Amino acid sequence: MSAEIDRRTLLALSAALSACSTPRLEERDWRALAEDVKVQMAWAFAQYREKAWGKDEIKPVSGGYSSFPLRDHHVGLSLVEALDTLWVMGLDEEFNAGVAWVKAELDLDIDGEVSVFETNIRLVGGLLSAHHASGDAALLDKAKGLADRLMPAFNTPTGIPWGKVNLRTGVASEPRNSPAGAGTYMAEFGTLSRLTGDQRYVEAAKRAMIALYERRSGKGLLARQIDAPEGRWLSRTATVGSYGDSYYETLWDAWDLLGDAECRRMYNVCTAAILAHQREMKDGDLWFPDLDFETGAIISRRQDELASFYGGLLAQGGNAREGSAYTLAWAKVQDRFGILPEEYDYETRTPTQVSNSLRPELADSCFTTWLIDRDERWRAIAARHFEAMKRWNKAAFGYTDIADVTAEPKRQADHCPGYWWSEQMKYYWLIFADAPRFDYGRNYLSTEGNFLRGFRRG
Ligand code: DMJ
Repeated sequence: MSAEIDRRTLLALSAALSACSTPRLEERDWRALAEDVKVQMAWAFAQYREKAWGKDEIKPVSGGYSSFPLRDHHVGLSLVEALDTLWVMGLDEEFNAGVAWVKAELDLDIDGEVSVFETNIRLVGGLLSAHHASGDAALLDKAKGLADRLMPAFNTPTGIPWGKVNLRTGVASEPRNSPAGAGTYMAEFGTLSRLTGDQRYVEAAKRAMIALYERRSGKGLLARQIDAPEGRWLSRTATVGSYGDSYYETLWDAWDLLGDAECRRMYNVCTAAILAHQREMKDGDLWFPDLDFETGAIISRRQDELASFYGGLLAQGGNAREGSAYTLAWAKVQDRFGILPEEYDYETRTPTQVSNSLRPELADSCFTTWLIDRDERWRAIAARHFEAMKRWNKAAFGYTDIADVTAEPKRQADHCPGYWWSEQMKYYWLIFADAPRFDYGRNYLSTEGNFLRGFRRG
């Protein structure tokens, strides 16, 4: 980017931010909103207990359930993901019931393949955050036992893990992986190493991060698909959305949670490359198009909703102006559709995927940015996110994803993803409540919203 274009981008960014800096902020009773979040969480958990206890994910419209991350075997995914949210809200009876289930029922000696990434961020992370909440050693044991079952996936010539592993046999499969899939382990594995004294976990996680970083292009960008054992890119597309997203988050997290200065340096290098090559102003808003990772040419102006987490990450990493502008660009899309579509083309200003998988990312960015600057507009955007969810996603037996956000009225699907229990309900609660069990000054939440630091016990 030339100095002149850069100067113009900065001016446009400032204009975008000041245009949004004096929004109509409704006078809100945040405490009442927080209580409503807690009521919704308790209600949804009661539905899950009645209809799908110990199953992975409830179908909130029909009252059935489905399994994930295994194909035909349930591991109580939703309750594991819910644990620290229940605890931080003070829903202790529900939390204790969940912990009792994990201790009595959760057996991970299963002859089945799982995604190494999903199992780590959701289950290893969920068990570790429940351990952080309760101090219960049995939860740490479960987390360690599960991580041990994932470890064979890291046994590749490059250190970049396979995509899948069989929990019983340790046989790894799926050579195709991504920066996010291969590079989102430092928080959970670093915590495990710190708590157990066994450095193998953090070493495997970091080796993968470095192996990905070393394969960045001359422009400093990573592509979205890689052959793990060979270390050969299988795609040319650089993205901050799906497949890229939590790799960048984890570079920052390794510094934030573990004090790893090398990861912070890698974060800075990757972020500088993204900001230099990937920023685009359109109609006064900041976006990050997908690029060819070697030439920097724009491949697509379609943004997946998952990318809306990125504003919060930029703010955390010290790029407050760009972070705020990106979150505000997404907030405008939310204002247009009520609920963000799964994919949005900012050039044509149309959704290119009209579903929404009950996603937390915009609320995540609002919460993360609010923790830094305490600007009320983030609370206002999060409140609209919560209220739209209450209006459109609530079903007979819980909260469901949406098949079409553009339909009038919006059309519900029938699935409550596990992350719903771990992410947005927690972000809403913490941003609206003055939660006594949370340290607002010093905390850490993983990409899945799992607390690995910042709980106040007793
Ligand atoms: C979550 O599982 C995590 O936030 C992950 O990093 C990507 N997004 C999903 C929820 O949308």
